[in-house]
Amino acid sequence: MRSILRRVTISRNFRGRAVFIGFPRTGTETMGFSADIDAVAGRIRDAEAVTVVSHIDADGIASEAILAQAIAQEGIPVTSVFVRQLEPLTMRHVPIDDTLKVFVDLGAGQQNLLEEHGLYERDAVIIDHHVAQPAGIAYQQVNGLDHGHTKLSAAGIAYFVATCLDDTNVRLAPLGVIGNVGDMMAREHCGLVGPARDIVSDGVREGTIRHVERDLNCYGLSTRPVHVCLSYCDDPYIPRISNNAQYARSFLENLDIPLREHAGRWRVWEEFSIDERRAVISGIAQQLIAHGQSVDRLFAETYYFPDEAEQTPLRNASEYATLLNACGRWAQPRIGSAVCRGDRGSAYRDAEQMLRHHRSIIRELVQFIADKGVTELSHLQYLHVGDRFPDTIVGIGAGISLSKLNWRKPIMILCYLPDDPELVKVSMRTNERMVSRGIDLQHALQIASAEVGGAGGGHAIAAGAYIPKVAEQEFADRVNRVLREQSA
Ligand SMILES: [Mn+2]
Repeated sequence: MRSILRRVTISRNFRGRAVFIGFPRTGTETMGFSADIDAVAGRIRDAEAVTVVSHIDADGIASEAILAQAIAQEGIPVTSVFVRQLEPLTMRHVPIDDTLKVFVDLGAGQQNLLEEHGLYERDAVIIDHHVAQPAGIAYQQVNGLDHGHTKLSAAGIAYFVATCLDDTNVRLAPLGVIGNVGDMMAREHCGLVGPARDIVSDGVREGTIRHVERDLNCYGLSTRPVHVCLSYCDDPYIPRISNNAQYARSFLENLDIPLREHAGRWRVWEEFSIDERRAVISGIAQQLIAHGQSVDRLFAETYYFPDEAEQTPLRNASEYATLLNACGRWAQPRIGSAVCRGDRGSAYRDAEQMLRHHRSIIRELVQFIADKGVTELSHLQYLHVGDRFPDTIVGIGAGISLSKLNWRKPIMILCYLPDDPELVKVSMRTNERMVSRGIDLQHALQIASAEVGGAGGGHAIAAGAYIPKVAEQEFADRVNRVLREQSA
């Protein structure tokens, strides 16, 4: 990636030559990743005004915040539009005007919609990391997948476009990392790899990121009491400690670690000393080994932001990403974006409030799935939750529920949409172990939903689809069939 940045910097000196603009994209054409970044940055630089069209999740919000700040800094007027996803209904939020539309974290899979919306090649560029469905018009785009970068989210690519526009945008490295972590790019390898790792290095060099290489692979390292943090850990599942805060607490007390600071507040993992951390990790490792389990997933890289206030969710990448997701799920992506741009006043207070609300509704959903129970097919487990929960959180609930169920069977949750009585939303989740054995939910949902006149997409490990309500009865069988074929 260093070489990409160097090439990008060099090509900035040849502003205006824009040799790659309008380059025809065909299946076999392999323009370099850096050339694609450069070309998109060139199009932005040449624009009179820009409309950023982004997705409402953490990656989308971080992407938008990166691009909007970088574009404004160039002196180019920029406005933003957030959409839940790009579909015929939401395209009407994309203005028909003279601005350059920069689609980010979406667009690659919906190029036909851009075309139907009347956008020509000169009107739009795409920055995305989802599987592309090319259309008649060859939109200028940069997509990590075209260059083998499967662990790089849209915010990562947006960051490279931003640093291509101006070197000083390395200050936005934390946002690039938050987007990647929010999109689970660090999960499989317990850390960011490839170009995403170069963003971490930029932040470390700038002093905006503190990178811990072998940290505890748990959520809540900056905000939760450590025993609570450990008890929530389910990847790896720690015998006796996972789901048992009481035991986790006595486990820590037996290690002679003070759990509260002098004023009585619970200490968080981030403030444990190196020796304390070492003692906890080796204690857990012994627990895992005693139960014949691997310690591989006990460790993960973490990314802390030393400039943020201690004991807040802004302090590390995964908690920050959850805060942004909460804003998006409750239809307030702009509040998340304001936080990304540095608002620590009213926008931050609103974001915290949404995070609390978000957690309580997800807890309710997970409890509901546990109470109702899933229907098991040979290669799939599923449940229809009707209209009880907002469709924007069922995927998260599915992911958490799967960790408590049979991990070999991907979970599928169906739900109704408040604004579309004809459609059913489908969310699926599996885990890395099943992906490594050939399970690909993106493919499964794309095939099965196309058969019933719906549409699906996403990633191998997490995917979603919209299907007509009339097809909901038989849909699980169709997905099960594709999963069976993938397992063969
Ligand atoms: Mn994304």
